[in-house]
Amino acid sequence: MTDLTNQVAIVTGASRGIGRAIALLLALQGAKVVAVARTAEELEELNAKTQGLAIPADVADEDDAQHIVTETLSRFGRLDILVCNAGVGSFNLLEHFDAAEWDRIFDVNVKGTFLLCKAVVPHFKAQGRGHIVGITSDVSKRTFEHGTAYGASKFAQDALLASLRKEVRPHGVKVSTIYPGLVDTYFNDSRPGSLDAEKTHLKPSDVAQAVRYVLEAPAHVVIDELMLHPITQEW
Ligand code: NJP
Repeated sequence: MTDLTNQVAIVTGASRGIGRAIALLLALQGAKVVAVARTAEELEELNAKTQGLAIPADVADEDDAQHIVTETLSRFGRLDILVCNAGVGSFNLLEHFDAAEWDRIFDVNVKGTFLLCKAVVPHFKAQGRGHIVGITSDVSKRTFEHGTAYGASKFAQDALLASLRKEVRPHGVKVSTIYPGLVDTYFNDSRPGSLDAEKTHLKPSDVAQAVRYVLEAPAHVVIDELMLHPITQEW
């Protein structure tokens, strides 16, 4: 098993939901967590628990992405893990979607993943190790009504990570992709319809455990893809 003690992990979208659960679990395993999101107050509240570093930043901004990595290296002197979790979605029929909303979803989900990976990959390649974990979605693998923008962004994020995996594996760098189904977070407040989350959704901590599982795999083992969804969910 790979020991996470003192490993330095950037977790994007850490202020709430899945990212917060990942940050808390990695800190519990002894990792130094760099928590990233735009809302400073929520990050500070998390950081009081994790005792790592909180960086308010927009993952879709290239300068911010570079700043996150520079700050991490200057504070801790090392970087081992990047969890690309920050994501947004909204759901509507295509004809009711406006172009600005399409851009927002692609900026965070696809460009944000691209920019953070671009900022860490040279460092990971130079040290001959590093682990990137992407939180995509079960809708990276299937389509659904009202999901033209979100689903397309998640297919694109998935393709980005799968291509990157091929580029960096020869350099000792791992890329793992986690595909959660519905998870009980703030994210789903904008979805049409009402479901009993207690019965039909994963918990953020379920996804965090999956992240821990792929990160703790022995050094010579790579978990490329991990799908998890509630037993009640239609596939
Ligand atoms: O979402 P939510 P989840 N720059 O809304 C941050 C995927 N997923 O935890 O910036 C930096 O509770 C935001 O913070 P703030 C989903 O696609 C979910 O459910 O302050 N950070 C917050 O911390 C996403 O990739 C479900 O607003 C930015 C976080 O992102 C991931 O899981 C199902 C940002 C979002 O927290 C986490 O989603 C599925 C930016 N520009 C996949 N924009 C599900 N929940 O059912 C947002 O298949 N954030």
